[in-house]
Amino acid sequence: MWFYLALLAVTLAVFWVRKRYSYWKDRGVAYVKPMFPAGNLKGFGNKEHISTVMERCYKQLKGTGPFGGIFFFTNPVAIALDLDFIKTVLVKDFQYFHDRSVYYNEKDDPLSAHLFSMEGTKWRNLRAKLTSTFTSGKMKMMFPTITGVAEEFQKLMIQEVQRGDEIEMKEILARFTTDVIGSCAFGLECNSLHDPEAEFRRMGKKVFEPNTARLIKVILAQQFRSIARALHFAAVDKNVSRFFMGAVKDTVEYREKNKVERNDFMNLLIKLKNAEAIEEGSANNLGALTLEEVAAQSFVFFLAGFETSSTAMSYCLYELALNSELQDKARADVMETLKKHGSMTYEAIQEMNYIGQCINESLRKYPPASNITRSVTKDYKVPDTKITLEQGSTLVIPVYGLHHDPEYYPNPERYDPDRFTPTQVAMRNPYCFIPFGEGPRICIGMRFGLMQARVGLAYLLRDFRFTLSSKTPVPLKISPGSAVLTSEGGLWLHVQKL
Ligand code: HEM
Ligand SMILES: *[C@@H]1O[C@H](CO)[C@@H](O)[C@H](O)[C@H]1NC(C)=O
Ligand SMILES: *[C@@H]1O[C@H](CO)[C@@H](O)[C@H](O)[C@H]1NC(C)=O
Ligand SMILES: CC(=O)N[C@H]1CO[C@H](CO)[C@@H](O)[C@@H]1O
Repeated sequence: MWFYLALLAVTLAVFWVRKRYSYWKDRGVAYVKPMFPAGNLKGFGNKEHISTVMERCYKQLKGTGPFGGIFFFTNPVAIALDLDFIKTVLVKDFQYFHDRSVYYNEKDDPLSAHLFSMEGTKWRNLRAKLTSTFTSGKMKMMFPTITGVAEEFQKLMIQEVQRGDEIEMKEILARFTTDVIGSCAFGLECNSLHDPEAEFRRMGKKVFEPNTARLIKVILAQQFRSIARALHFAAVDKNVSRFFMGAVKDTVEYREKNKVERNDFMNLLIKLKNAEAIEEGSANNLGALTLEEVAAQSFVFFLAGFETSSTAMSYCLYELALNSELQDKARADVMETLKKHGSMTYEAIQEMNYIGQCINESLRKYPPASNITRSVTKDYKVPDTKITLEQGSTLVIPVYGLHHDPEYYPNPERYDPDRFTPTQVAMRNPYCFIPFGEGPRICIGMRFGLMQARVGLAYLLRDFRFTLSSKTPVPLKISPGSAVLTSEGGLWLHVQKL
């Protein structure tokens, strides 16, 4: 009896999986053949980074239509293939694609309910409120804080060079951006530059440690969100969660008790908590944020703010160490601008155009967020086709694949900052360069991220020369299990004081 029941269950399961895997075929969409159980995600996490897997799918399907079909486990996912369609999704028909299908669990894991994962009206209202913290006026106000951290960074580099000329730059850069974002987002001295074991650094590291088992769990939770919620699955590590909740609670209490006002993100969040209007005359229709919600937003600024920027900077240094002519040119840009302005002012940094080009070319070749996802929030008939994308399904944009497509970037593995001269940029479709996403849900911290990268690189190039060390692998190997596109074993460079 049990035997027949088991047999029946297995047979039903096999039919169900078959039916799932014929999803794209039934709809006449070109697709990549899946394998049970991982679908097209086979090999990801232990052998390959997700960007490699997505790039392969993109290459295989490109040319078959506006999008193609792939499978994450047993879930059908649409992969965008052409730039017009990408523009449609991110901008023109944004009202169908305003959410990401990121797993969050407000009840069991309050820190996971942040701007990046929030959905619908709640997201829209909060986004509108927070946008005012990232204007160029606010960036200018935070600028002295950033250069203050950069001065400490430069002192640390001098000490490190005296100790030995081979330096692991990725860790040092992560400590720099941790302190920058810590002081701008929390008004706290994280002090991770001078104390590598500082709590903020330890927690930040913990979140981004390559952890394949965890990544697979998170992606599974993403695909089966209601099951994961019913099982009380928490995406944020309990210790990390405890630390951040504590840090935010202390800061908020301190500031409220002592009536401290500062020009930082925390100040704004506290106002939202107390349901005060952020700007004069603007009604607050959001309702007050709870302390948990305040903590979640600071948490996402911290997470999104340090690892992406520090990896972008480390790739830039790596490429400049490989190409000494480009490095000389970048250094000349810093020196000439400094001569003109006298010191590292906001205006000087904004004027370092070649540094800006080098950063963008690094973001092209190594986009820290190698893919962008959107969930379909209501049935969407794809223009000029007979196909409807179903409500609740996921769409992925293969950023890494686009950035390495020889149709847009001839010889894509070559690092060439001149791809970002104003004339070259004007000749390209802007949707083939989307390291920050695009449209109403574009990265809110783009300006901040670009600015902190410029400041860090300007200080480094002014005082140091970088060359490859015997420990630097060429080409760099991507760490397969990490969420952000990052190099395995850090980034060792030979550093010389100028
Ligand atoms: C080089 C640095 C950075 C890169 C490459 C980057 C990349 C991205 C990307 C690709 C997205 C998704 C956009 C989309 O779906 O269209 C995003 C969203 C976001 N980023 Fe960044 N980011 C960077 C720096 C920062 C910084 C410094 C902060 C905060 C201070 C930040 C905060 C956020 C937030 C809160 C979101 C979610 C926005 C929303 O859903 O409304 N990012 N980022
Ligand atoms: C949390 O921290 C405690 C003590 O600091 C440690 O014993 C425990 O293993 C940590 N738990 C996790 C899941 O990292
Ligand atoms: C680099 O890319 C960003 C984002 O697309 C853009 O706003 C900026 O103008 C670019 N800078 C240069 C120098 O091309
Ligand atoms: C399948 C998927 O969405 N993969 C990754 C896309 O990028 C984000 C952010 O870098 C990762 O968290 C996802 O795992």
